Amino acid sequence: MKQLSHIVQNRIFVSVGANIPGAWGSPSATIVRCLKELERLGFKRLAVSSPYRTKPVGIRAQPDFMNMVIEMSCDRLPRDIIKAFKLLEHMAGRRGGPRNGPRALDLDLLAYRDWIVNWPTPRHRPPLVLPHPFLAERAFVLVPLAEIAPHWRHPVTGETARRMLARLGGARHLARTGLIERLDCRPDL
Ligand code: PH2
Ligand code: MG
Ligand code: MG
Repeated sequence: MKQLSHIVQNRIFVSVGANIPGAWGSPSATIVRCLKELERLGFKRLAVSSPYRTKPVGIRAQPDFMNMVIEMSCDRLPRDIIKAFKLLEHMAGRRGGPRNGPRALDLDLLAYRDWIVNWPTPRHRPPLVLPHPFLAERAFVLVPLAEIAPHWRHPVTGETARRMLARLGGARHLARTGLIERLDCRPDL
């Protein structure tokens, strides 16, 4: 039988967030380690945004976050990717906690190719929704996304990352949806 030698590489965007120390150290140390571990698991890095310091959205009484967005390719399916992300979150010391609460590491699959899954988002919040349902509402996602992929188009709305960011509004609204500052220090990747 002919060997299946062609492995499909799927382009994905991932939001990385951390706001409390965990098993891998500070939020910035955690993110650096997380990038290494993703590589070890077979994710190929295509682009990495600057890190951003952001105000917590959802539950406000918690430390500021460090957020960034990475573009990668991999041969996995979405469910498998999420499984790998859960494993890394657990390795980084994350254990449960409230939705939108503090976490040592949060890895969210923003987009998988141009796939549309469970859209519009049903009320029962299934584990897999693609693209990520809050992508267009969060400055802490859109700012780093537009930094590395301004022309990427949302598969449902057709809007580019740059356009979605412009629609989010001026500086005050950006602050309300999380943005504070781009950090110049690139964590040592
Ligand atoms: N993640 C959340 C809820 N709120 N706020 C900021 N600034 N950054 C995040 O990554 C974040 C959040 C849920 O995962
Ligand atoms: Mg999240
Ligand atoms: Mg998450």
